Amino acid sequence: MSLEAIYAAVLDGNAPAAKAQTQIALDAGESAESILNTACIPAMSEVGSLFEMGEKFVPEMLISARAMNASMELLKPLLAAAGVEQIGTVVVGTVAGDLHDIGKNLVAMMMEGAGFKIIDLGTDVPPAQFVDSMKTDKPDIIAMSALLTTTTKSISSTIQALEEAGVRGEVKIMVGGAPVTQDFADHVGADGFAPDASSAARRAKELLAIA
Ligand code: B12
Repeated sequence: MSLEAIYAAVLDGNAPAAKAQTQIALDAGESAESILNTACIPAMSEVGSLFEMGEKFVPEMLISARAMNASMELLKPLLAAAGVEQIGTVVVGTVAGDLHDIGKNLVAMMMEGAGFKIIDLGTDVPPAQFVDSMKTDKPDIIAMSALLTTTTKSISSTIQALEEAGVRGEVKIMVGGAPVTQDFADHVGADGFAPDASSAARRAKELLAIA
């Protein structure tokens, strides 16, 4: 079964195999969403658990992330293809000090698939860059990702910078990432939180009152 092979390839950090097995699964009629949700994401979660148990180390996490990205190269256009007309603009970015981008990329893809125009500022995005994007990109939503407990502080400082620039009221703010919770979102005054990429896309539509 190629789903199991994709899972194993991501877990082992074998990017060529992840890509080849993803193509085999797609050719066999598997949907991009099911490959993502039943092979890629569970494999990365397993990598996380093994890291937490001291059975995998940072370089291994990185090669697993690369393998997942190799699979995502094939899945991304298919996940995005579902969306037709653009229903709003979302600026996405991983906050200052944080280089994790897999979850942020998934959120961007699912939002793109839901019909949003996505402007991706990348990783380690300083508050000032989010503020600048308010002028240049005129987003309806700013979506910030943080994966480290320490960098959740950058979410607060970005919201503060938007307030100080007088533009906080012009945009909805969504926050997410493994250490981020609804309580945290409420505490920092964000408008929306979601625990995963598909609910993030749903929540974004709710925030803009799009059915
Ligand atoms: C892969 C990985 C890495 C890779 C990142 C590669 C990349 N290109 O992203 C590398 C090896 C570079 C890395 C580095 C580090 N990492 Co790391 N990493 C991970 C790992 C294993 C998986 C993260 C991941 O991609 N998960 C899969 C995605 C799909 O899940 P996700 O990111 O949570 O995203 C989902 C949701 O959270 C949500 N979401 C995400 N963003 C957003 C945004 C919005 C707006 C919304 C609504 C939703 C949303 O939707 C996503 C999709 O469903 C986690 C372990 C884990 N269990 O999470 C550790 C982990 C996050 N890393 C950790 C650490 C400590 C580090 C390092 C400090 C290690 C070191 N000593 O150097 C560095 C920090 C580098 C830096 N400055 O950022 C810790 C963080 C601990 C903490 N609580 O602070 C973790 C939890 C591991 C652990 N248990 O210790 N890491």
